[in-house]
Amino acid sequence: MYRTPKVAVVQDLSGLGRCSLSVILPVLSVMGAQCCPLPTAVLSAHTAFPIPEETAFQDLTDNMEQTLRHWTALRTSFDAIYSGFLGSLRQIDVLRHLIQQFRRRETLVLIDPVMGDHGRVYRTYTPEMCREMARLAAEADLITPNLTEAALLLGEPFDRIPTSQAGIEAWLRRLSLDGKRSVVITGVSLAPKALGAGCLDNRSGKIHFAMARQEPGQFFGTGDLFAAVLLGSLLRGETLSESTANAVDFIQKTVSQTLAAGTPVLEGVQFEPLLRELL
Ligand code: PXL
Repeated sequence: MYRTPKVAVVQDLSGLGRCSLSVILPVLSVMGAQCCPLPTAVLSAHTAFPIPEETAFQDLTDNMEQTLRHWTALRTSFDAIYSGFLGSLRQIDVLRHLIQQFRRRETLVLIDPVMGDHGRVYRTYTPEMCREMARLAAEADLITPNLTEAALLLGEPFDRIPTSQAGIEAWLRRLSLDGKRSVVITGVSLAPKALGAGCLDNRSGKIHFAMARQEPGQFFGTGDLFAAVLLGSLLRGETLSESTANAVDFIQKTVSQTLAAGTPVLEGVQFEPLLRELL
């Protein structure tokens, strides 16, 4: 009988705008993995919504520390640990302890170093948080930065973001820390009207690109959706390049259908009608 892999997911829960736990939980479930949420914060809406001064933002750092104590006392275990949007500096420390406590030889540690997009840092991320995120990401087996986050991790200015295949390959190699971790860079475009991701598998040392038709529009939460599909595929036993291709295809389809439906960009992509494709 198939035993479903168990994943500790360290992410926020945002009421409006499909992102983080709201998309990761359903995706991992349909892909046959058990999602164990460790919520970092509860928000009324993700941080790009207007009227930011009215955002309800409940920081859950104390709750995370207590959860870690409880999970440790319960001697539970995880096949994967997956983190994304973090709400404070202290949370990066909690995540570090979670990894130390629960990592076994076969545990997959995926850190999505969520910090910004499109050449801008998210407004809740301080420079110190970005530095600590980079330090923690060095512990990961796999990271999934977009190009903005790749620049932040490498300490490169945004105007040095590469546009050529050779340039992206060089960044993938640098980000792999001499083959210590695998890397998927998202939001890569190497030809007009094509968008996708480049990946470096540290086991084979090989680099692959997965591309799909570029859709006109940029949506929030697609990074979370991407990482969730990627992780679901990996936990099913697919290779990093197959999993990257699955995630690129799924995002392209959801964006295309969302554009056809004409729903607000801030609400994210309509992935619900396409979930069955991941079954
Ligand atoms: O999708 C990244 C993300 C996750 N969680 C929150 C966010 C964002 C990006 O804006 O604001 C709360």
